[in-house]
Amino acid sequence: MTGGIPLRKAAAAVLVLGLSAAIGACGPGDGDDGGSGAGGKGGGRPKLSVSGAYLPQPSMDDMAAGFLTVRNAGGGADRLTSVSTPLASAVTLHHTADNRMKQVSSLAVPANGRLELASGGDHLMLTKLTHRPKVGEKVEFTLRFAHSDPIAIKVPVEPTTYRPKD
Ligand SMILES: [Cu+2]
Repeated sequence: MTGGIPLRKAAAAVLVLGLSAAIGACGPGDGDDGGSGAGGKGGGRPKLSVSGAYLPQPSMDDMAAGFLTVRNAGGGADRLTSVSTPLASAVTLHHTADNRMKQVSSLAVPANGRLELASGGDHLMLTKLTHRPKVGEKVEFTLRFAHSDPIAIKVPVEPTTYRPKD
């Protein structure tokens, strides 16, 4: 140590700060598990299907969000526990409550119900993108659940301002 200013360290700190500012309220949360334990208390198994998936073309190079609906036609509850995609080296599950997002370890898929990931609500957060996806591209997602088998889907990239009509 010669007392010089550690420039490289300072630059790294600025980068880190910039990134967390970009993510906004999306800090790593305490991993609140919205699920209520193993599904199927009333008997029955989860029966899942995925629809309405899309990925708005990201306005930044390093981050994107993903939205979809998981329907459960079965009498047992399940939980979405992780998602992976070749597009990003990290995908986290974000729960939105009181206008704040926080990372959670899983998202509940209620029996005879649905988990809805939508703009302004719960969503998938993709970070460390391998490239910036463009409208028209399809991105492969693999969804993993606490009880059901993994589901692989192709997710279309839509314009940044796209909203599904519903
Ligand atoms: Cu988020």
